Amino acid sequence: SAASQDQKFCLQEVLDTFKLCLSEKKEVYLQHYVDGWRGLVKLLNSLGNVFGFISKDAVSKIQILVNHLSGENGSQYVTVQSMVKYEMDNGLVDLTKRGSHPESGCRTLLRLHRALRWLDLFLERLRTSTEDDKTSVMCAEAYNQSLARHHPWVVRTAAGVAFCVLPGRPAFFEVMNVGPPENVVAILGEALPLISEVYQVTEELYAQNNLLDIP
Ligand code: 1PZ
Repeated sequence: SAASQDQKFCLQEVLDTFKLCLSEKKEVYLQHYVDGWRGLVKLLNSLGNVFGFISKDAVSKIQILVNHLSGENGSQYVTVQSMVKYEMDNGLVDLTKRGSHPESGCRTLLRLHRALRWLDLFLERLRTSTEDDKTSVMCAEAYNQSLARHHPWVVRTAAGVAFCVLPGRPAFFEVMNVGPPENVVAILGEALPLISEVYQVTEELYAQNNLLDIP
């Protein structure tokens, strides 16, 4: 049905949203960024209930950003650049310790931004993997190189358990929903530079504004 199709993950769709993310001036459109994450959450949900705790956190962060976008100051949130400027100029970010702005756009997006680095590393491993490679190992390696350092022990442990029950490489490729493995590899080859660029642009913006450690 149309409704179930709507819920179904398709790698091409995620690629398309990340294509729209960057403006000519290399600004990141928050709406497309959020849409990209919505697509990724669909993938996560199609992998099973064990990933529910991860999906729930991603959804709540997406929702916070959507609320900013559709709020009375929504026009300040069109790009990540304008969001940073607006929130910084108006003292809306808790920079050194948690305080009165636990749901700032800057803080919330930073969590997704760090996860985007994990995604980039994981998908690159997946793209260059061979039939005998294990998704659980690729996923754990990517995690240990990126997100893990930002997570407390409890979260790292729960994540480690979830990785162990990831579907194998063939099933994972199937879930991508774009045909045979060659197609998955080709689309990943196209998508990854886009995801990396969005990551790099955001990383530089956050570094310039000393926002990489928002608690
Ligand atoms: C394909 C397998 C999916 C593996 C996903 C790998 C990422 C593991 C992340 C584990 C997150 C656990 C839940 C909550 C964590 C939160 O504490 C942190 C920090 O937020 P805060 O507590 O400071 O408000 N949240 C995050 O780090 C954001 C995590 C988003 C993960 C999205 C993954 C999307 C996966 C896409 C599927 C291909």
